[in-house]
Amino acid sequence: EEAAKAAAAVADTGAPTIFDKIIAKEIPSTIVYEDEKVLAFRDISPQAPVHVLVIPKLRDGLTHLGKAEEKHSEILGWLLYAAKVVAEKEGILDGFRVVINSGPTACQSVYHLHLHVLGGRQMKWPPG
Ligand code: DGP
Repeated sequence: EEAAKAAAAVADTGAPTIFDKIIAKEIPSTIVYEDEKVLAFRDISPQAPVHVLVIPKLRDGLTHLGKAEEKHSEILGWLLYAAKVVAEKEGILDGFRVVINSGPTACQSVYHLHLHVLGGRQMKWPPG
């Protein structure tokens, strides 16, 4: 428990993350969808045949979903709609999963809010 608290304190500092460099195109990624508010790109460590991350271009304090405030409602809705657009583009509208890991106990590793869009295989429930 102490280790988890320490990890949380380190993780959620609001420091820049690797996703800032991906947004700035300073490091390469395979972009699947982009508009003025969000970027969607393939996960570097795919957990399914389709594994795309959808992120807001402006983090605006959303290091994780637990930081969401009412003012974030519009971008949160935009992200969820973008996840559907990605699923459609990837041909997995028949079945896909959208996941948000929020905080160290949920195994979040990058502290810039992101939706995982997973599909292309039979998904199982419950998740790990
Ligand atoms: P999470 O554990 O929910 O914080 O997911 C972070 C995801 O980000 C993880 O699945 C791997 C992915 N990721 C981390 N670094 C990079 C990167 O440099 N490029 C890409 N494409 N994905 C990354």
